[in-house]
Amino acid sequence: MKNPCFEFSRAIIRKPAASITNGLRAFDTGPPDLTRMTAAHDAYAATLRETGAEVNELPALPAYPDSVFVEDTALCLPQGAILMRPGAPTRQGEVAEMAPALAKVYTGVREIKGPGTIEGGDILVTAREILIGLSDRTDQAGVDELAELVCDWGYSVQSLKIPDDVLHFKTDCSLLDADTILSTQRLAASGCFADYDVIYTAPNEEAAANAIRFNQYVIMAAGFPNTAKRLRDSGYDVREIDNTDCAKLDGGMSCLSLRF
Ligand code: CIR
Repeated sequence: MKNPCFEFSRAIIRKPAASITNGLRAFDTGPPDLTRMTAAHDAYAATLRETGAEVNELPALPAYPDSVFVEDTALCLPQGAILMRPGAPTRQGEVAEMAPALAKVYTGVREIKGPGTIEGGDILVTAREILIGLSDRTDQAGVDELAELVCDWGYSVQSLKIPDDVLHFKTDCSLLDADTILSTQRLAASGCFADYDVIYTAPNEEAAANAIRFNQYVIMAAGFPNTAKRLRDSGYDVREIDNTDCAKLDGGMSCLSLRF
């Protein structure tokens, strides 16, 4: 039987738009390069497809500079999808743009109506629970509304405060398999993964934590050789993708897709 936390038959991604240069970022490290970002995005899509998954690539949305980061717009579970309510005001319109693609593949699409806010990047679904980070984008009211929406599907929801200066919960962690999490030391210090096996990112490689387990692959940002080695030594089939330009906008491997 499939484990729905990391065995997927579909993904939704969105082409980066030229307006990506106006994307949100905590620190300005220079403008992202659309050509290089598009090439990396194509490599990411090809890697998802290599696993046999069907990948729906939606057209670029120039009106929403951060719209390539589709993960923040919805939570996809086997029972149904839930449209998020992003905490970043410039990103709230992305949700309505994602809704039709989800309505085509899900019969049950639910919706966070507010007043709370919640972004997909703060949500880690494991085989046991849904862990949600309280961040500048996700608040307790958003978590409470999500918990109500997934209660009849049998999920237990836990929330925890993430470290300051970390954008999303999953900026600093990823699910590797049913029992194993890749995490930075600073996030795991909260004790949130006490009941899991944890592989830590290597020193000075915290930015490697935002990876995805997608079928047989762990897909991670290129340029973190010591963390890649830890994962390979633990038996994972690792694929590395250039994340130079998404990183300028605080984005990484999980942000670029909805997986279900
Ligand atoms: C933002 O600040 O919203 C985007 N520049 C990056 C979003 C990254 N998304 C994610 O981690 N799920």
